[in-house]
Amino acid sequence: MIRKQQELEGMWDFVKEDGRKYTLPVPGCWEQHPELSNYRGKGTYYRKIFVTNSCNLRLVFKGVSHTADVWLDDTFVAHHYNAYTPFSAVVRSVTPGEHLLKVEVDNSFSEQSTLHRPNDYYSYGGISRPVGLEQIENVYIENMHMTPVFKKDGWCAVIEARVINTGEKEERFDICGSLSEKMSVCEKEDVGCHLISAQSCVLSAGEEKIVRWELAFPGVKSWMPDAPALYFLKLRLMKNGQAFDDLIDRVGFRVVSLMGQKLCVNGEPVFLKGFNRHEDYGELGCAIPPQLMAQDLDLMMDMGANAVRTCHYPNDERFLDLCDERGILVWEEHHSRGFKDWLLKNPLFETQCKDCVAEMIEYHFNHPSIVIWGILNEYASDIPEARELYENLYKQIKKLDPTRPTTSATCRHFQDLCLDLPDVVSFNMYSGWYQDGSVQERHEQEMDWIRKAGGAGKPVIVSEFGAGAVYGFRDRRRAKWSEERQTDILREDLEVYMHDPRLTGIFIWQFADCRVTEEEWFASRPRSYNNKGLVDEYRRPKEACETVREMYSGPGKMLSGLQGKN
Ligand code: ADA
Repeated sequence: MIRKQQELEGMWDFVKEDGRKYTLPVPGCWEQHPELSNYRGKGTYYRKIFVTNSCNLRLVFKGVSHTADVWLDDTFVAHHYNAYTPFSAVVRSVTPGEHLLKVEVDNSFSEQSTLHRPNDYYSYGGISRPVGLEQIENVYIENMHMTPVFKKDGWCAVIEARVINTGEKEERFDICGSLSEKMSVCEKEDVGCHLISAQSCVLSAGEEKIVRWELAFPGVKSWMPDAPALYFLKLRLMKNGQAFDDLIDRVGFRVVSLMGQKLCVNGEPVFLKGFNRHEDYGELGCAIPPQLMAQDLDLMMDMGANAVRTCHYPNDERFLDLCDERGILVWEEHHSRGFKDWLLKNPLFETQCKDCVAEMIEYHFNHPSIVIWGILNEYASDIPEARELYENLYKQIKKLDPTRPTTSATCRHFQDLCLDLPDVVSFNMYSGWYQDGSVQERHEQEMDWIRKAGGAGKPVIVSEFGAGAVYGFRDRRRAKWSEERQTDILREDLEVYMHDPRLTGIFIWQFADCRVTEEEWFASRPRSYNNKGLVDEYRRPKEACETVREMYSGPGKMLSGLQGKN
């Protein structure tokens, strides 16, 4: 690495709005402190940083929940809304010595916050994802995207790098790089190392530019769910033969396509056997350490899953990294759950949705595991005035990334007016839990309606189905909320969905129990938790895990193939 960087994890000072002082871990949620376990409001985090030489600093926040205002000493450097997307800020000409980084965090609900609201999950408070400190020159690489393209003779890719001149004068430099299996820099074209030819650039003061290559990468391996080959893409900025900045990211060679009603990865149809997963873990809240992210994936894969839906917001990129490594297929969605049409009257709603979509795609573009972009879970798709918002968000996604299919999980059964807009039709269905009657019959009605309402010929996903069970509540009568009843309902649902060749995928609601806000939710949510998890908030398994394992693993235990449907 050429760019110097430091992780700012550890204990930070924290002052609550009323002046009380704490030291809290970063990353972390303040709810893990006993005195703050129900705190909703503002607080300020402080951390001293030390700089040895005069330089430009780039502060990188992977996620602050949910509104952040950042200062370095007395200079205001950034404002950001939304817990689930990253942001960064450049501070120029920082003098050597000690400096104070100050982050004012707010997790309160107000008209200014249209996406974080009282909901069927919890909006935690704090600097919940990692913070990084980087030293950059006046010119630096902000980001890069690789779009793999499969041609007759093998893999090619379009690489686009976003370079920025933060300085006050024109800068001339070269940009070059390599792609290889190893992290270390490779200097010459070799087996396993492909050079990215140098391009000369001129950037005027304050200018930002996209530098583009279209290159062939002969011999690279494809990224497949059962063999997820990953490569390091490394770009470098050079001046007078010296490298002065670089960026490294991991990429995979795969294309996602739709073939009739099938979703294909590199031309091979996949059937998604997935879980909906909230970022929530017992006392840790949404700040889940990588060890426990890996454990979540271990548990899901152990039950035979090959896919995960990041309901209902963009996830921590470390979780996506793990999905890339394991070949788990991801449906990622922007932040939005169950809002009603009255939000259309708040002009901030569309802006905040669009900001979230833009940041999600900008920073998660290179994850080969992401195969679907989702929008507006259970929004007002039955209201004519809402259709424009759906159109706008789908258009925005296609502009930013035309390579992945789009979808939206609807619950507006028989009334949805937007089924013709996405590439994939998805619906949430709680047969046996919120609705009684035969699962099969209800499913046939739904499929019939989808066909007539604009979804004919499109892949179809059951994006949510499930039932609540309070961990440890066992009952001979198999009453609702018992583990037995949850098992019965999931078995009935799975019997129908796993045997329907018209479906492209199914996602159980949900992997683990998650905390909900008491506001609006306590009456239908025992313990103030959404208890539809297969495991509880500490990942203790409920009885239904065995049933899901049996149904998802099936004969052959194919993680990615259609065979798992037998
Ligand atoms: C909805 C929603 C989920 C969750 C679920 C439930 O379909 O998308 O976030 O609230 O219902 O448990 O009722």
